[in-house]
Amino acid sequence: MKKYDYEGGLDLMPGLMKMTKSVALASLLAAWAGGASAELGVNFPQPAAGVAQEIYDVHMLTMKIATILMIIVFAVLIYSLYYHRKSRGYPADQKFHKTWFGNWSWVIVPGLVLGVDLTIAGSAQKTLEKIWVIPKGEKLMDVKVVGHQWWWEFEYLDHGIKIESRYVPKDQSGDKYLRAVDNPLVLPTHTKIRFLHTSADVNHAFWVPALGFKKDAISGYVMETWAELDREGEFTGQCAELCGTWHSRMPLVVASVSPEKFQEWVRQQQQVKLAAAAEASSDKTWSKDDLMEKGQGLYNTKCAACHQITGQGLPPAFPALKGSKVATGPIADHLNIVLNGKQGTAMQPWNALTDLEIAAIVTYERNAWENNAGDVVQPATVKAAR
Ligand code: HEC
Ligand SMILES: [Cu+2]
Repeated sequence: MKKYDYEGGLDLMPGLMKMTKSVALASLLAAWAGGASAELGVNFPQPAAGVAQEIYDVHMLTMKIATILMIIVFAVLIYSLYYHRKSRGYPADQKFHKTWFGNWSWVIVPGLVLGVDLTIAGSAQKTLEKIWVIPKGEKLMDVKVVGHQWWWEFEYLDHGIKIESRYVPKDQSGDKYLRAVDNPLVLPTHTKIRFLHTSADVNHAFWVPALGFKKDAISGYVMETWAELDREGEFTGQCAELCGTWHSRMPLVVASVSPEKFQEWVRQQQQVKLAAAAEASSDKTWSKDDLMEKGQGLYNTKCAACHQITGQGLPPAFPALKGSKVATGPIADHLNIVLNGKQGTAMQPWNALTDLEIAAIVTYERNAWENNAGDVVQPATVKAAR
């Protein structure tokens, strides 16, 4: 039973009506999916800075265009497959290429597609420029971001404070494992901030999606980015350059607060710094218990990534300090490797720590984990060894 004869005309109208209906339905579905995706967290995180918003907008524009194109292409495809199927005896069109549209479609359709591409590329280019061009003619707040194996250092150049940010171990971080840090990067909203990126060792990359950019941290180079946060909140990110064993343990957390709260935080940090400096420079002789307690805290944050909390290290890459000849031998050799590091290995010089901090860590290493060297290292000894 043939519905069409070979030369017969096409009656497109009923099909087109149905197609219009399905396109409308699909658009509704797509709109619903767009709304739901934000709630389900399958879309990009909500931007927190102007440029990030623009990136988000380019992304949404692209997705919308892609969705519409997909709906049109699929509608035509499904319509054709269904109504022009062989069992209905639909005759293949033998004259399409002889019509005006048949001749020109090969130019018009790619032309349209190119137009769509250029529309997207145009918006993307404008946004890119905004990201990389640091605003001129005004003073931005400077924050130096230094990547380390495997932690971040943030130096607030305008405020004379420096903080260290490390991941929180599994037993303390709950469901925020590899997301939480001990000290977040605190930043004020509605302030143009310039980030200066560099590294103390291998390549790392600063990446907090809500800020909109990702920038490599390369030792020996300083690279600039900038952002202006427009809302308060906590935004997470992570190191985005494979930087060794614990690349995964370099999360980033930006705590965005109002400028007033930021000033308050800066005052607090400056006080902490003054108190620590006063403590470190006093000629006080410390008791073993005090040094052990301080040393344990410092060791666990600064040294345990490699030498482990248990002091057993991860041989052969990271030697055990438990029972190590250095940690139980002469104090001078122990101080030497901690102050000067060991060139060509992951053991960096720790001479930026204060005499008191080094005295505490070394005392701890010499007496923890059954090392029982029994001796105590005072800040004055460290000072003399520098
Ligand atoms: C990034 C990894 C890393 C961190 C963090 C680290 N070390 Fe080391 N450490 C090493 C490596 C690697 C060696 C072995 C160097 C060598 O080949 O001699 C080493 C060696 C040592 C040794 C000599 C051990 C021995 O028996 O030879 C001491 C002592 C030491 N580190 C103390 C510390 C202290 C104190 C800290 C924290 C302030 C620290 N390390 C942080 C990687 C690290
Ligand atoms: Cu890294």
